[in-house]
Amino acid sequence: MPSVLSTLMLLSVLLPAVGNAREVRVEVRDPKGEPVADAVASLTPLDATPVVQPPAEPVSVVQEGEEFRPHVTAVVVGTRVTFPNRDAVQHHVFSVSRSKKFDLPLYRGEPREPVLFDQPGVVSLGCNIHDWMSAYIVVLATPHFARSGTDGAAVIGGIPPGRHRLEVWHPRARSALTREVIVAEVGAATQVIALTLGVDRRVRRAPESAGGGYK
Ligand SMILES: [Cu+2]
Repeated sequence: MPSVLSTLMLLSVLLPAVGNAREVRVEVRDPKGEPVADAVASLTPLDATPVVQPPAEPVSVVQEGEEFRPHVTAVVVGTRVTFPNRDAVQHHVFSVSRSKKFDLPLYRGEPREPVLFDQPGVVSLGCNIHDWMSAYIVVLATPHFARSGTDGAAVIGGIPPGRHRLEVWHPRARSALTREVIVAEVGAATQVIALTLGVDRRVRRAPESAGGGYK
């Protein structure tokens, strides 16, 4: 009968990634100390080439109430995104961003084909009909990322220990923040990184009277 020690040793051999994987909690605040939602934090290992595995099914960015939801989506390179229109009015979704240009002429319901995001970068979405509609797709070449919630926290799990480049992006940040961090192999399971991002909080919204116009 194996001893407890040899069983533990066997487990640590079988599950090295799980045993060593760490969690990093990035807490994003503005200069006034208020939490910043919709920031995308990513960690790219500096001593290994990250492997990304796009999801089998497309990710959705919907149009509802003449807004895109969600406003910010983070995906890995190779992800397909679909843009279902749940409004009664037609939308015309487009991007002129360098890393992905596309155009989905006026439609309602589900567009024919998902759009493949095959280059890293930030893709800015618009609608040709409703100029206040905007959204962003952040395409990443690392599987380690998270978007901050209303509490300003972006929690990234499953991170291999070692040196990483932390990048924090926000649609209205004056600049993206980049710094090198070392994810510790020992100590607390969760490493907390608090940082301040200069963010312009003015948000464009659909007019209250929306509902007229193009049908
Ligand atoms: Cu529209």
